[in-house]
Amino acid sequence: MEMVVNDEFYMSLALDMAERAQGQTGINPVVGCVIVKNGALVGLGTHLQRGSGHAEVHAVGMAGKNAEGSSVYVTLEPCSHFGKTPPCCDLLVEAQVKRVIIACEDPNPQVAGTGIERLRQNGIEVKVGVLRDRAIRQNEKFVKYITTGTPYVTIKTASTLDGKIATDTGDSKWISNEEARRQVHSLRHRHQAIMVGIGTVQADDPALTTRHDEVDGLQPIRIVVDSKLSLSPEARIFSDCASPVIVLTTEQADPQKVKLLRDLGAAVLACGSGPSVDLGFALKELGRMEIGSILVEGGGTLNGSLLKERLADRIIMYLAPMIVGGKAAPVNFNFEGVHRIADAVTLDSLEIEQIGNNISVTGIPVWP
Ligand code: AOF
Ligand code: ZN
Repeated sequence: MEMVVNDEFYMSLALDMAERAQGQTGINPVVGCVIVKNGALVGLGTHLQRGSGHAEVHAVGMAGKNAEGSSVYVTLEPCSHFGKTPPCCDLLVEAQVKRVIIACEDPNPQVAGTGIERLRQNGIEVKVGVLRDRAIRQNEKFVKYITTGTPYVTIKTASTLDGKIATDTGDSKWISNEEARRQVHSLRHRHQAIMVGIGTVQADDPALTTRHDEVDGLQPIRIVVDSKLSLSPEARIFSDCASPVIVLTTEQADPQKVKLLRDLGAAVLACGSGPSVDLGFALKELGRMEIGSILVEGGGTLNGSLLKERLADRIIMYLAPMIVGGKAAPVNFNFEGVHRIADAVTLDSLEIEQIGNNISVTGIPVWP
């Protein structure tokens, strides 16, 4: 099908470029920029890494003299502040561009509309909202982190149709099909950290690394929630040096054990004085450490606690067409349930995908 050449045509290219940089910009958003002059592409740019040039800088650099009188498509409002780099607004004004087309406003309180205002004050024609929904969805992790200082939390589960993540003997290989498992590695690639409970480490001794067939993946920081600090120093995550390890425990943890794990290179954070990790506190601490997104890969106890404490921003459930039963078989969300259906946690903005004989159900949790 022929694509119509209009504002959406160029904005979707900018969004596609930004999409490819998911997972590599840290707490920064992904941003793409496309510059068009007299009906021809003259500049392309993507923000690749926090601390390096913004999308507009690369695109304007490529356009050179052609930036003058051009139309600039950018997926996020150009910044107006001095961060690690100077304001993109000033750059666009200096380059004497004619129009700036923006997908969505920058939720960063330091920008929040002031970029748009400054462009207009300088006589540049500004249009806001082209493919806005896609742009917001693309930067949902950034939106959460920049407005709250706490990381965006995605809970991913892989279960049978009856919600089991293993049988009553602990067998779990494999519930999801190969393609669904491949998608999980892409999910890891797109988050700054992976979080699991101690039960998962003890049961599976997982590597928690990103593995793709053909290309390298990004290796997220590995976080283990371990209230009693029973993590074995022999666990695989301590020996492979693939990426840093953070252990979340409580003030009650044995100081000698804390030292042992620190000597192995792990960061150990005491989160609260209670018998179990204060997850709300932990997320704030992780936010302070500039972790802006976390993929939680269970098990059921950690998932259940996060759900109960309203700390999840998105849930992704992979479901395989199996029923295993078993009272002792672990489930994907283990918490003291609600007593009335009216009190159930529901999923909003549902997205459903069929992956061979598996399905994935994705949504935003809503608490009554
Ligand atoms: C843009 N274009 O490509 C990006 C923007 O510390 P800095 O200098 O990288 O600034 C980070 C902030 O700038 C970030 O929080 C967001 O508000 C904006 N990101 N803006 O015009 C870009 N990456
Ligand atoms: Zn900028």
